[in-house]
Amino acid sequence: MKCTRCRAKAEVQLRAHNAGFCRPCYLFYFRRQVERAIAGERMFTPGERLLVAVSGGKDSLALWDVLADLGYDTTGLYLGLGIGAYSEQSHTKVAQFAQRRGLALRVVAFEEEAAGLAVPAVAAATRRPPCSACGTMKRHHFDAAAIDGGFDVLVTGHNLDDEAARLMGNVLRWQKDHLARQRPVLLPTHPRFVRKVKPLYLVSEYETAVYAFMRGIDYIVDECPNAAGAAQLLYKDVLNRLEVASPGTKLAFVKEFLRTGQPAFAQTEREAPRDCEGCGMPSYGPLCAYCRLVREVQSKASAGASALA
Ligand code: Q46
Ligand code: ZN
Repeated sequence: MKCTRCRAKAEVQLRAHNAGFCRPCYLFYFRRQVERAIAGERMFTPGERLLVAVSGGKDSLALWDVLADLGYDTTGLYLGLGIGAYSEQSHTKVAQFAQRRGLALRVVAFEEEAAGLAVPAVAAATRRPPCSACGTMKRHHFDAAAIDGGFDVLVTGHNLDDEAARLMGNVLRWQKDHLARQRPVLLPTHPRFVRKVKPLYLVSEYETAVYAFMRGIDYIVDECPNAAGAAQLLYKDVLNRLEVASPGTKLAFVKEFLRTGQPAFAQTEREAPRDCEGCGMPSYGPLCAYCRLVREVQSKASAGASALA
């Protein structure tokens, strides 16, 4: 196969786009895809300060790499979840990337916030699935770090596969309020929220993996050990099978949802949040989900301590 842009020998074939690229043209294509998403959805402008959530995986590091190359003012945010070797290795990958590229990195380690707040400990104390506890904590710290650091935008590396799997999950249960908020740009609904954007929302996992490989980005290949068995992985598998049979399915699923389906759900969006009485962050009740979780952990810990006394 020949490169769609320059007719040299193609190194990558993208069946969903009916295109193939040699290495230089692929890197050009990938950056263009990201630039188009940013411009097309008016995600941010060159003068704004971006906080890029980085997990150490290929998507977030590839995204950070592109944004830095495009000249945006970026700072990385790494959340230390406290999930054993996975967290240690992912932190190392992020720190090495930031150092090599000379980029600023902020680190928030959950277990250093207060005792017992590593994800496995919170999950055990509250008897919640680890991903439920983790999701609540991550959302809080993303929002808090963005506002406390004076950033304009929080940028995440969700790719097309993530968005398609999430959409499938939301549709299978007709989760109207989730569908109402599934967009590549979320505008703040509270003074302590910043804009949230996903510049990779139309770029597949395969495409970011190829980009990361070609750029020599050293990322963590292992998934979080809690990801195994998650419904998201099942949805991704189903979507991949559909994609093999009919290339372009994922792209059409997400794009058409955003064009035709999403506006109908957006009208059902819930009311604006108020201030959490615990931390001051936005909340839909007196206490935000994070503060409720932390209080539950603390009350379990003090009950345990008094039982031992
Ligand atoms: S990090 Fe956290 Fe994920 Fe691990 S515990 Fe689950 S939610 S799987 S993206
Ligand atoms: Zn709170």
